[in-house]
Order: sequence, then C-alpha cells, then structure tokens
Amino acid sequence: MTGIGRERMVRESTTVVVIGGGPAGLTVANLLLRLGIGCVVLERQSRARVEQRQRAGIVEHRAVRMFEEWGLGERVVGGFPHDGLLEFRVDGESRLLDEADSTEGLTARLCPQQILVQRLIAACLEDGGDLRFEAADVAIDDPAADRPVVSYRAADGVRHEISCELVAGCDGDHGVSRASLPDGALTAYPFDHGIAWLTVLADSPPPRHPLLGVSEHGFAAHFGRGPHSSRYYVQCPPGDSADDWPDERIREQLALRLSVAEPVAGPITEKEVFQLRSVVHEPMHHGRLHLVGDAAHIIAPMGGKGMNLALYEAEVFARAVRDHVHGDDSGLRSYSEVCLQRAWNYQEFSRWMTEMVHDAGDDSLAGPFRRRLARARLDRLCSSRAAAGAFAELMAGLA
Ligand code: FAS
Repeated sequence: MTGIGRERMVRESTTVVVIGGGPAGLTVANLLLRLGIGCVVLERQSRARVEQRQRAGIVEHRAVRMFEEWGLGERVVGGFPHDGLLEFRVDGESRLLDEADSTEGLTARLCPQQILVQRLIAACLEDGGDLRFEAADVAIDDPAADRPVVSYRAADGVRHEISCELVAGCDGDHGVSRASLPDGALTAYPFDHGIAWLTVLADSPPPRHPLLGVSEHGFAAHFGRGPHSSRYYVQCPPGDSADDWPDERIREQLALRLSVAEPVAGPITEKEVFQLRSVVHEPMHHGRLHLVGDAAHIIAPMGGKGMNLALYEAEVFARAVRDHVHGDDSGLRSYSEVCLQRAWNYQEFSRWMTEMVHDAGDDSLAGPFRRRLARARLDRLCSSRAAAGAFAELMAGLA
C-alpha cells in the first residue's frame, strides 16, 4: 500500500475484474473460481441490499443444466420444482400449456432472483472468491489498454487500483461499464412497446401455476416469488403512476382480469409503474471490456428472459476467459456475435409474447384487427403441439 499525501492507495493485479454483483457478475465469478482463474468482483451496494432485491423468478432449464454441469446445481438452483405448466386465463376460461410435455420434462425452476443471488454469493465466498461490496466510484481507465486499470474506493475509504487482463461489465443498465466507452463505440437499438405495467409485490402465496390473464379488461399476471411472496403485473395506461393505483383498485382489477375471487391474499409491499422497453447495445465488447447481461441489453419481462440471458452470457464469457489464459482469444473475439444471436432471438420471443397477451385483450391498444390476430396466435399456441413445442423450447432456453 502506498500513502500518497493524505490518500492511501492500494495497487493490485488480477486476471479479471467483474464490475457488478448481480446474477451476471456472480455467475462469472463462480465459474472463473471453478477454473482457478483470479477475479475480483466490485459491487457498489451492500450485501444485504443485493440479497433482498426481488426481480425475476424463473431460471430456465438451460441455466439449471449449466449450473449442474459446473458442479453448482444443488447449491445454487436446488429445490423450486416446477411442473412446467403455464396457465392462460382467456376471458375467464383456463387454458393450460404443458412445457414439460414438449421438452421431455426439461422444465425451468421457479427460483426467485434474490434466492439465486444469495446462493451465488454464498457459493462464491465459501469457495474463496474475492467479492467486495460497497465499492464506490468504480472507474475503468482505458478499456482498450492491454492491461486496463479499474479503480474504486473501498468502504473503509481506501482507494484501490486493480490492473487486469479483462473487465466483465456486469453492472446493469445504469452502470459505469458501458458509460466508460468512447462515443460511437456501441450502437443502441431501443424499442418502446407502448405498454405500461404496474408491478406489485405482495406477501401472498404463489399461484398453482404461473398465471396470465387475457381479457377486454387488460392484461394481468400472477407469478410466485417464493413460498410466501407473489409478483403481479397489471397493464395500465402509459403515464399512470403508482399513486393512481390504491390497493383496493389493484385487488379489484386483478380479481377481474385473472378471474380469481381473491388473487392477493396478503399485504401489498411494493408497487411501481414502468414502461415496457427493450434495448440492445452492439457490439457487446470493446477492447478488454465485455458487457454481460443488462449492461448490454434490456428485454421486456414477458417470457422471463432478462436474468436468463445474463446467466447464458456469463458462461460464454467464462469459457472465453478459460481459452484466453491458454493463449486462445477466439472465444473473446466471437463473444459478442455468439451472445447477440441469443439476445435477439429472445427479444423476438419476448416481443411476440408481449403482443399476443396484450393485443388479444383490450383492443384500445392495437385495434380490433390486431386483437383477432393475437387471438389466433393464442388459439394456435393452445391447440397445436408443434406451436406449443416451439414455445416450450424457448421457455426452457433450449432454442
Ligand atoms: P443487475 O442489474 O441484476 O445487477 C447489476 C449489479 O451491478 C447490481 O447489483 C448493481 O448494484 C451493480 N452496479 C451497478 N452500477 C455499479 C457500479 N458503478 N459499480 C459497481 N457495481 C454497480 N427478468 C426476468 O427474466 N424475469 C422477470 O420476471 C423479471 N422481472 C423484473 C422486474 C423488475 C422490477 C426489474 C427491474 C427487472 C426484472 N427482470 C426480470 C430483469 C432482471 O432480472 C435482470 O435481467 C437481471 O437482474 C440482470 O442481471 P445483471 O445483468 O446481473 O444486472
């Protein structure tokens, strides 16, 4: 440690600096640990804050299998069985889609994101990982340098500079990684779905199956987020705020749209309105910096692909680093192309599903013609084995 004037500075070096301790960063760290490759994770929030953040709720089969192949299966995604059934309630009529039927039982796990993050943190620390919380003012100097230097201020106020071979930008959509790139380095492809959702968390038991309500009243959905917690989505007029949605209005609209007498059996703990938007940044790397997960793209929640793309890309990056340390950079060079192919496939799937469940209900959004198109799409999905099979493959992350 050198003490320059008043400020003490610690200079270190490692192979990979991971910025961000969400699903992407923690998966990269765990996989590199198992490869014996040095890495330091810098997370700006406290451990408690990161472990409590409730978001996604589905770990697709491909990701479950990935963790199993890396010897992390039981530790990270054990439990949370899912019978593979997804329920559409169309004008009050129940239509069950059996994902397991079309993928020989290869179904997702209904593992809430916060549980996955808690377990990834525990596994990383148990295995000797270098996970640093409350890392403030993280900055990357020249990501295109042969050995970039990532600096930050630790919780004790000491500044650190870490020189490394590679940087994994796993810091989400508002992080420092993408912002550290020169203008013009990336091209953004944004899309506004023109739809707003009220997202609600409640201490209410999960539904028997993930439930999607399609009717003239507007779209709604009910997903589990653990044995005593549920997440609901209620389509609302763009421009609404959470203040426009008192609890009794939420309960009344969910009962109407899901055709369930009492869909919210416990207290509502969180509600927020957000606009459904998507964006992809291309390419997903620049110099020694590789963007992973939400740092590279945002996808609408329909289809449950945001977190699962982060998990997929974390493995692509870890394998590329494994080859890099053995002198082969082909994986790093193809990283962006490989990840973008899946990212755009999932963007299309999420948009297809978003259109279907919204246009098929209230036709004030897209008009009567598109309502009939969406109904036909939904009818085909629920009546054709081939259509259901293609849907199940995408839900399982096998396509
Ligand atoms: P994350 O945003 O999870 O993690 C980034 C990490 O980087 C954070 O811990 C942050 O604190 C840290 N960070 C940021 N800036 C930093 C800096 N400068 N220095 C250091 N650290 C920094 N996806 C689904 O698949 N299904 C869903 O149902 C679903 N529901 C969602 C509901 C909500 C309300 C939201 C907001 C998202 C939802 N998502 C859903 C998407 C979401 O789960 C993301 O796809 C997932 O968290 C992506 O993981 P990461 O890429 O790791 O990014």
